[in-house]
Formats: sequence, C-alpha cells, structure tokens
Amino acid sequence: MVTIKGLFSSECKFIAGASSIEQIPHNIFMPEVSFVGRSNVGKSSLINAIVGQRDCARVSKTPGRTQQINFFTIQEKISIADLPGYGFAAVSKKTRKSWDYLILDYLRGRQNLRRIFLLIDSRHGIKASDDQIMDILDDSAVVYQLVLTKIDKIPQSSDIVKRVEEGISKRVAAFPYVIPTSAEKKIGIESVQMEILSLVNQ
Ligand SMILES: Nc1nc2c(ncn2[C@@H]2O[C@H](COP(=O)(O)OP(=O)(O)OP(=O)(O)O)[C@@H](O)[C@H]2O)c(=O)[nH]1
Ligand SMILES: [Mg+2]
Repeated sequence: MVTIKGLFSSECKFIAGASSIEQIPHNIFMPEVSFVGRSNVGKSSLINAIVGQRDCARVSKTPGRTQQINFFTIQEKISIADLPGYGFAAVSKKTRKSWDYLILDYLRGRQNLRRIFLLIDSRHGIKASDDQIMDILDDSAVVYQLVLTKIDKIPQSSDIVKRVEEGISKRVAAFPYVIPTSAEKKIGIESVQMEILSLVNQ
C-alpha cells in the first residue's frame, strides 16, 4: 500500500508534452488522472500543490499559457496530465480549435485514464463551456469529479459548493460531490491527493 506521504513527497517528473494527437504518448501503462478546465482556472497551480512542488507544472501569468498536454509521473505509479485550458477568447480561433480537438481526442481515447478532475473557478461557477465538456464526458466511459479552485477568493458565506453540486445532479458520469480547493492557501489539497491515492492502490 502506498501512503499519501510516500507518494507525494517523491519527485514529480516530466514525461512528455503533446501539442498534437500524434504526440500523445501511448506507452504509459500506469493509471492516469487529468486536470481539465477553462483557461486560467488554476489547473497547473493545483497540480503543483498536489505534488508538493512549486514548478512541476507551469503556472500562467497570462491565461492560455499551457499550450500542450503535459504528462508527469510520480514514482511511475501515477501519470498526471495537465491540459490546456478551453474557452479562452484571446488566443486565435484557429489555435483554440486545434486545442479543443486535442483535448477531445485525448479525453475520448485514453485507455489508462482513470479520473478526470474538472476544475471550476469558485468565483464564476459552471459556464457554458464546462457544460459542453460535461456533455462529452457523460458520453465517455471515464468518471469525472468537479473541483472548485481559488476558494480563498470568495467569502466563507458563499453557497457555491451547493450550487455547483445542484448543477451536476443530473450528470451521469460525475461524482455527486465537489472538492473545494485553494492552491494558494493549500486548502482541500489532501482530499484530491486521497482520490489519486485510491486509484494508485486499486
Ligand atoms: N488566489 C488564488 N489564485 C490562484 C489559485 N490557483 C491559481 N491561481 C492563479 O490563477 C492564475 C492561473 O493559474 P494556472 O494554474 O496557470 O491556471 P491554468 O488553469 O493552468 O491556466 P492555463 O494553463 O492558461 O489554462 C495564476 O495567476 C495563479 O497564480 C488559488 O488557489 N488562489
Ligand atoms: Mg496551465
């Protein structure tokens, strides 16, 4: 049995970056989790908080920074995929389309993908583009779990967790509860680590 400490205190290693479908590595046989969400939602920051390294995944000063799917591994026990954000208007239409196709092809055809963490900015809630992704995920065979990011930015009295849980109540492939997190204030990180660990120990 691997423990949280045993796994997440080890070095997170970069395996590959894919900016086109052909570049997605197919020789990864360990379980994989991926972090998906709108541009700037905090995917790369959350990955860094989870693996306990400040610079494993690249954090963006400007949105739209992660321009390829980046694959990392810890101890070759788990593969972590950091995806480019969707729904970012300022990159060219052509680039946006090619990222969208890359994300969709990846999500549809990934044999070892065990869990998708779909990140939602707690200040904004579920947007139309998130609903579109969930439509696709509901048709695919992979379970996804919603994670709220940047909860340090909202008042404690906010009912966003409840609202997002209501928003996914009819989604067939979604976990019924959401995990509130802050990469900045290290809130909820252990909950996500435990989910990942359960996949490693399966
Ligand atoms: N306050 C606060 N800011 C955060 C948090 N997580 C991320 N950020 C900030 O949000 C911005 C985007 O973070 P990233 O982790 O790069 O977001 P991303 O989803 O990977 O962005 P793309 O790769 O461009 O799609 C950065 O300025 C981060 O510092 C958080 O928990 N709290
Ligand atoms: Mg990123």
